[in-house]
Formats: sequence, structure tokens, C-alpha cells
Amino acid sequence: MRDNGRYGPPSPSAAGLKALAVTLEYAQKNTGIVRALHVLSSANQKSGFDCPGCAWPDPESRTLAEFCENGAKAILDESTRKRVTAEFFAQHSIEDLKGKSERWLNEQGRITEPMILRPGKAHYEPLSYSAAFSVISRALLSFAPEQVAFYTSGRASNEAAFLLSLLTRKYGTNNLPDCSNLCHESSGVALKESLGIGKGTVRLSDFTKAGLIFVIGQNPGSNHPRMLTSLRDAKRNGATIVSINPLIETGLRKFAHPQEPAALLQGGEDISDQFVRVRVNGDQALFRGINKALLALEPNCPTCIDRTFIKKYTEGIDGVEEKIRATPWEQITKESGVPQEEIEGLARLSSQSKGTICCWAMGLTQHQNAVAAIQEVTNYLLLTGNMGRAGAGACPVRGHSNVQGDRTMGIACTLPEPYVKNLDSELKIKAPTTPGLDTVATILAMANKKIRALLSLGGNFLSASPDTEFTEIALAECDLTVQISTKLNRSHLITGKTAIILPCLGRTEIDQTSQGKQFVTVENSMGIVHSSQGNLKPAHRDLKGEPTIIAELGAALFLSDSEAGALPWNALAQNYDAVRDLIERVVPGFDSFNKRVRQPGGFELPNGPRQRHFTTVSGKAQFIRSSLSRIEVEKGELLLMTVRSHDQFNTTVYTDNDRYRGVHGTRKVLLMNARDLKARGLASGDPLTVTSHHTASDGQKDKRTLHGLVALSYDVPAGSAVAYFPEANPLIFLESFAARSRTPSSKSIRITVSRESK
Ligand SMILES: Nc1nc2c(c(=O)[nH]1)N[C@H]1C(S)=C(S)[C@@H](COP(=O)(O)OP(=O)(O)OC[C@H]3O[C@@H](n4cnc5c(=O)[nH]c(N)nc54)[C@H](O)[C@@H]3O)O[C@H]1N2
Ligand SMILES: Nc1nc2c(c(=O)[nH]1)N[C@H]1C(S)=C(S)[C@@H](COP(=O)(O)OP(=O)(O)OC[C@H]3O[C@@H](n4cnc5c(=O)[nH]c(N)nc54)[C@H](O)[C@@H]3O)O[C@H]1N2
Ligand SMILES: [Mo]
Repeated sequence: MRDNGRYGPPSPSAAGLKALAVTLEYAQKNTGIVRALHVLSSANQKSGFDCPGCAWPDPESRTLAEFCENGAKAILDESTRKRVTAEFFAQHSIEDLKGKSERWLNEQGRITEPMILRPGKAHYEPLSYSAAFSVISRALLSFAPEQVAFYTSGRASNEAAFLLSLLTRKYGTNNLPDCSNLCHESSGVALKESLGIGKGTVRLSDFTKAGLIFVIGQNPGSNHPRMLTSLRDAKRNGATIVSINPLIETGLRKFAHPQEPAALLQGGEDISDQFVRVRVNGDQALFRGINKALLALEPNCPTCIDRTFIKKYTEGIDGVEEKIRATPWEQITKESGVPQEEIEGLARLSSQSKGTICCWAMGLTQHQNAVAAIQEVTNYLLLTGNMGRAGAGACPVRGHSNVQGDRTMGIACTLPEPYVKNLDSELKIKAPTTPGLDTVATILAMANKKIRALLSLGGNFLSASPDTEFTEIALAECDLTVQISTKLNRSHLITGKTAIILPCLGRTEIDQTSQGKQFVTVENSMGIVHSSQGNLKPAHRDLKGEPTIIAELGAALFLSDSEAGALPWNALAQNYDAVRDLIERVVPGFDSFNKRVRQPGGFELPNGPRQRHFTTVSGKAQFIRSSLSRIEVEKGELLLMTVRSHDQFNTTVYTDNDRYRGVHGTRKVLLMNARDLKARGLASGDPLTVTSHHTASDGQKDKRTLHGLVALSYDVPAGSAVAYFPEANPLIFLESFAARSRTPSSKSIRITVSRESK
């Protein structure tokens, strides 16, 4: 095997002029400079479109270029001039396309026509949208509702998501797996139980009021670059920033804002004051340690623990305090990998802080103990009274740009009580009461032939899911798979017996219906709902917007629906204001939706904890007691985390480079500590066989093998390893997921490695 990679040291600083140069290069390749400037000028502006990248909120005052390198890549990737037409599918058989990489598939451009793959055929063939809707609705009517699942990826707008929620509930199922199941589900489950709302509690303005910010299990330099501006501003205002991460990620070292010449000249400003190199999966123990150290400080520092807040607003302190005190330091330091003095130092920092924010992302959510770890962080915020006041609170940093909004709109396996009541009273839709299947359960049900059809609103179900080979087998068991997509990906190739692609408009494009230009709405990571309207000519004149597609499918499916008050699907397809009027009637918090969303910058959804109003059953925030649990590795095993490179958006790979980590020209690497390499007689560049191990609850042992990765010596803590998502997904067991949230543990996979035999 030849190693095509070129490796260098990690970048010392994030963004800077290099980011501008890369953006221009990407523009040249995809859209040309003129088109690029046109589309980028509208990104994240109050009258423009919401960047289809991450869910980081927009600041109140916007600059002319309110986007980052990676947002620009997502925008330019969507606005490419390349097209995947019916001729493309006539030229390329499915077998031929299966041999191509995700990167190649994405590079072919935007899909322009609805396509169908009929049973046993080698090629997709074109059909009209309406013909596709009748094939799909006939199939759906031939199945029982519980035999069908509807997947949503978090780029879908509120309007599309709400229409899908109506369609599925009327059809009769709660089977609504989504990308959130693979992502921040652990945060939602943890925070709902602790605070009564499964969302974060901070506002963007809190960053400049904070004294201490923990950035836990997050790589904002690559995945939320605009967050670096907020961290920089926080730091300029005196905040201390602590990165808790096994890796020293470039964006958390130094940041040079591309629009600030002074910062560029100085090579950037420092971001993190301290790097806490926790062991992979050691965060629950680390926060237990911080809480323990704070309790120990209390006699000499009465404000270290906020007893007034605890007494007035919370429940459960006694059991939790007892548990924290009883956890031995020895266990805490062993499981977290962080020395006691360092943990005590963090507690002292906390005691001096005027307000503390805890930010986190996938480094915390994708472990078996994720819910408990997040609740340990929440316990910390409650102990210190860092909740519902300026410069303090919980900040789960969401992934996809509208993943939070999709949940609010009803993309969930169970619906909240008020939503169910309103659906019934306002729209005469009786939502099914059986909870639906999440992503992991859907894959299992497909494999068991219990799910016969999967319809996906965006995303790449196959490559985003764990256990790739098993998921392939499961998908192939389906009778029908349908995808509403902008670009080609592997989920279009590994399909049910019949497969349909319904291409759609992207965020960047003008959505014109018979009722004029439409706009959609989204909700960012901090609960602000605002509008999004593209400014580019559509990739093809016949492309439909996502809301139109779902509504027209609704019209085809409920053709014979003549009940009084039946939904006017065809009218909804043409007029998104009418969809928003329905949202207002069903989803709490959306009063005067059409009016308020037209205010520049949008409006904020209700969020109780911001006012110390906790919507738990008792009305009090809950301290949650848990035992420390860390995944045990056996002798010779490493704990593998799968991460994103700097040049991908989830399963969409832009290039094979990861500039900040110094990896170029390949993604097929396993980053390992030099000591671990040496102990195995391995060196950088060696081809590897990687085997993952899983022990089921009944003691049954299982393994998976992945070939083709190359070893690379990197500053990874001994005992752990890093590989890229989605290449490493075949190693993740479907049954290995977080307790209670069922989020696959993509950040704690037990592996062994050996040199690949020739
Ligand atoms: N450009 C770009 N932007 C994106 C995305 C993208 O792919 N590309 N994806 C979007 C989506 S959907 C999401 S969810 C977010 C993801 O954003 P992130 O969560 O930042 O993404 P990951 O690459 O999964 O990085 C996880 C980080 O957690 C660390 N980590 C791993 N295990 C542990 C652990 O046990 N403890 C701690 N403390 N840290 C750990 C890793 O070293 C890494 O720095 O980004 C969103 N934004
Ligand atoms: N091993 C491992 N696995 C992971 C993760 C990990 O960290 N490690 N992270 C998980 C996370 S956090 C997430 S969120 C999931 C992501 O899971 P998904 O959301 O399912 O995957 P994406 O790669 O974001 O989906 C990309 C596809 O979406 C389609 N698309 C893009 N834009 C649009 C649009 O505007 N409309 C429509 N209809 N389609 C569009 C394109 O066809 C594109 O190919 O992956 C998860 N899987
Ligand atoms: Mo995500």
C-alpha cells in the first residue's frame, strides 16, 4: 500500500490570511470569483440566508463578511456550477459509483432532476416530481405506518421540518430518527432532566460578561470558527479560557481574525489560557473532581458554592454532595487522567470567576457515559450558581445549522404534551402515542425487516451512522428508500429495492413558487429564530424547495382526505407564510410568528433557566447523582475517537487535507502516541489493520476490522488514538451507545492495531 500523505507540524494559529487564501482557491474551483462574492455577500446578513454550516449564532451588529473559511466552503460547495443530470446517471451505473469516494461523489455537483432506481436495474432513470410522489405515496399506503421511518438531517428549515412532522403524524408514525440522535441527543436528555429544557441557557452576549469559559470536547477552529471571535472578545474582556480536550487543537491556541490587520501581523491572539488534557472519556471524572475540590474549598471560601441559589432553585443536593465527597481522589485522577493539583487549580479559577460558561460538543456527547458526564457538568453549574445570570450557564454548541429548530418543530420520536394537544385541537391530527424509533433502532428494525421504507429529508444516513457494513445490509433490506438531497452521497448507492432521489433547492438559492419568492426560518444554537432567504439563481429551473416537496408529497398521500378541516397541502406547498401560521397554532413560543420573524435579526424563544425558571416536574433544577463510569480498555487496547478534519462538513469531504493538524493528501490515518507506536513495533507510515472490540451486555464478544489506515505519530495522549469520521465508522458497533440518549459512542471505541500483512 502506498501512503499518499504529507505530514507536518500542526498549525500554530487558526484563520489568518491562509483562511482567506483557501476560501479564494475554493471559490475559484467551485463557483468562480464573481458568483462567490455575490453569494457570500448575503451569508448571515439580516436579510440574507443563514449559513448552511454550523449553528453558531450571528452577532447583533454584522460585518460585511459575516462568515468563516468553513462556512464559505459549505456555501461554495452548494453553489458549485457542476451538475449531476439524468445523462450522468445514464453514464454511471450504481456499481461504478459505488467504487467512488464520498469526496468524488460530492464533487460531481448539484442533482437537478428526480431519479428512480427500479428493482434490479443498474442505473437511475429520470421521472417527474409528481410521478415520484405517486410511487412514494402508493408504497406508503401499502405499508403499515410503523413499517416506515422518516430521517431528518439538521439542515432542513423549520417549515420543511414542521410539514414533515404533520405528514408523519397524520400518516400515523413517530418513527422520526434524525441526525441529532447521532449528535447532541445526550445534551438534550441530560439538560431536560436537570433543567427542564433540553437546550442551552446562555446568550451570545454572555460571552463578554463571563469570567471563565470551559470549552469541553470541542474543536471550534474547524467546526465553529465564528465562536473564536466570541472567545477572543471574552478574553479581551478579562475571561480565562480553559480547553478540556485530549488534543491541543489549533483554533484553541491562537486565532487571527482575517479582517483585523493588527491581529494578522502579530500572528494571532492567544485563545486558551490553559489546556487540560483529559483522557478520552474522562470528563465525568474530571468534573466530579472539580466539584469535590470546590466543596473542599468552601470552609475558607463561602462563595465557592452558591448555597442561596441551591436552596431556592434546586433539588437533590444532599445525595449528590454525599456522592461527590465519597468519590476518592485516586479514582478521579485515574479516570480523568488529570492530576489532583491541576483539578484543584481549576476549582480555584472557578471560585474567582464572576460567571462561568461551560461549552461543549461531540467530545462530551458521543460516549457511553455521555448523559452522566453532561449532568456532572450541570451539577457543577448548579453548585456554583452559574445558571440564570449574566456571563454564566450551559452552552451545548450545536452542529447542523438548524438541528435545534428541527426538534422544536417536532422532529422527535416523542412529542411534548402541548404540541400533541394543539395538533389535535387545531389541526384535527391525532398523533400516535407509541414512541418512535431513533436512528440506532431504525437500523436494527430495517435489518429485521420491520421497517420497509426510509424517507430522508437531507443527510447521508449510511455514512453518518455507525457500523457501516451492518447499516448497508440493513438499508438493502428495505423495499423503498427515498432521499431529498442537494448532492450525491453513498446513501444514494446503497438503497432499498426501489430508490428515489428528490433533488431540492439549497439555502443559497431563490425559492420562487406561484405565490412569489419564499423565505424559510431557522433556530440557532441559542434559541434565536430568524429568516433565511437565498440570492442565487437555482441550480436548475425545475428544482423545488424542501417545504414544497414535503407538502406536495402530503397532497399525493392524503389525496382522498375529504374530512372537514383537511390540510390544504397544495396551498401550503406554495406559501410558506401559511405554513408558519400553522406552526404558530401548534408549537408553543411562536406567537405572531410571521410578524416577529420579519423583524431584522428575528426573535428569541422562551427559555426558562435564563430567568431561573425551571420547567421540571417540581419546578426546581435537579442535581443528578451518578456513579463514575469510564469505558474499560483491555491490555493492549487503545481508545479511539473519530473526529472531523478541517476540510469536511460531516460526510461531505471537501479535500483530503487537515491543515490545522498538519495532515495533507490523505484522510486514511490513525493518529497515535509515539510511545504506543513504539510499544507495538510500529512507525509513522506503516499500514495498519485496526480491529475494534465490543462486549455486549450478555458477555458476548464481537469485533470489526478496518484495513487501509496508515499510522501517524501525533501528540495524542498515550492509550488513545484518533481517526477521521466517516472513514472509521465501520469500527463503531451499533450496540455501543450512550446510556439513555442512545447516541453512538463514536468517541470511545476500543481498538487494537497491528501492521497490515502484505
Ligand atoms: N466545518 C465544519 N463545521 C461543522 C461540522 C463539520 O463537519 N465541518 N459539523 C457540524 C456538526 S453536525 C457538529 S455536531 C459539530 C461538531 O463539532 P465538534 O464537536 O468540535 O467536532 P468533532 O470533530 O467531532 O470534535 C470533537 C472534539 O472533541 C475532542 N474529544 C474527543 N473525545 C473527547 C473526550 O473524551 N473528552 C474531551 N474533553 N474531548 C474529546 C476531540 O479531540 C475534538 O477536538 O460541528 C458542526 N460544524
Ligand atoms: N464516527 C462518527 N460518526 C458521526 C459523527 C462523529 O463525530 N463520528 N458525528 C455525527 C453527527 S454530530 C452528525 S450531525 C451526523 C451527520 O449526519 P447527516 O446530517 O445525515 O450527514 P451530512 O453529512 O451532514 O449530510 C450530507 C448530505 O446532506 C445533503 N444536503 C446538504 N444540504 C442539503 C439541503 O439543504 N437540503 C437537503 N435536503 N439535503 C442537503 C447532501 O446530499 C449531502 O450529501 O453524523 C454523525 N456521525
Ligand atoms: Mo452534529
